[in-house]
Amino acid sequence: ETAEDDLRAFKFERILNQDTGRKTLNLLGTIKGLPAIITAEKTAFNTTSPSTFASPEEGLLSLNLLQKNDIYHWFMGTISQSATSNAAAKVNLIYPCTDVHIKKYSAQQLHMVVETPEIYEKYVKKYIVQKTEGGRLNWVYNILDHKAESEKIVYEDEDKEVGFILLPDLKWDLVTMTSLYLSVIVHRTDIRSIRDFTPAHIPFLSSLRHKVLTAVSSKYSLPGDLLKIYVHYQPSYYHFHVHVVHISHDMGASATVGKAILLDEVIQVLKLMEKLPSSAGSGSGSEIVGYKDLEMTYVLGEEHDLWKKIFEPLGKGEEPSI
Ligand code: M7G
Repeated sequence: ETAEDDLRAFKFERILNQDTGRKTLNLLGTIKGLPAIITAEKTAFNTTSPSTFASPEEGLLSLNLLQKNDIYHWFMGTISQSATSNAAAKVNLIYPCTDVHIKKYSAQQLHMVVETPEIYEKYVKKYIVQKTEGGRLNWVYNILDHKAESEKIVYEDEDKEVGFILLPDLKWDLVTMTSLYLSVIVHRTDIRSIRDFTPAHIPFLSSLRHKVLTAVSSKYSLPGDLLKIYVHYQPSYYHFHVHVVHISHDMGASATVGKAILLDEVIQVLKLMEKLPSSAGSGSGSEIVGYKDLEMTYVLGEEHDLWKKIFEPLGKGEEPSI
């Protein structure tokens, strides 16, 4: 059976979230008795041939004038579309999905939380290890092993230590340049999040950044100053990866404070840490300073396991059970 057959068999259960501004809709349902999530997003206007915008054959197919007042006119219209070259919507299917997916795509109250180094060490570290199990990273390993999406790879450095794969993120429609969204997935498996970074990783991150910029500019002719390159804390997937997004693309929460941290900033912070006396390795036995020593402030939704299992109990003065 094809992926399309699966999608067509979707039985709607409830709306998880809807954003009328961003034109997105998240639906929960079942396919052959298993839970599934559909996330749909209306695409950006296609501007490859703006001269045909008003054309009844190739642009606005039909129009309905709602109102006219002096020089102001407002219409509703349908647009010439095709699923292969100019689609109306980007539709993602997660099937079968887990409870974590359902929570992630559900509307929920958000909170700012402060993760101290102690909270990280005592609770969050364990949580991160749990989240790397149970096949959650299968899609990442499929990419790294060329078992999935290999035909879409933009650039690969095969080195086990510093290598990575640059490829389109599933959020990208693959055509709209101003919403270009690529992911960098590193080959090494020892970095779960930026918490694992120390000044020793500066050359790795700097060279990765440089190679990504070169690859994007040669493949898409996009200069580096049109790209936002950032990481997430907390990410959803604990295998180190970097987001490479067109500067014109408004990603909402995914690219804002409380979640996104510029890769350049990470490198700068590590360079400063390198200069700290305690990291000089002067033989005093002092530990290497790194991102594990920072207080990290970020946004969490109430459905997120980190909120439920760690920050909500801590806020109530209770001991988290993780
Ligand atoms: P994140 O910061 O861990 O989580 O980023 P987020 O989803 O909260 O942003 C993971 C990134 O990987 C996101 O930008 C996802 O859109 C992307 N992604 C997730 N999956 C399951 C896939 C996949 O199967 N293929 C590709 N190419 N990208 C994916």
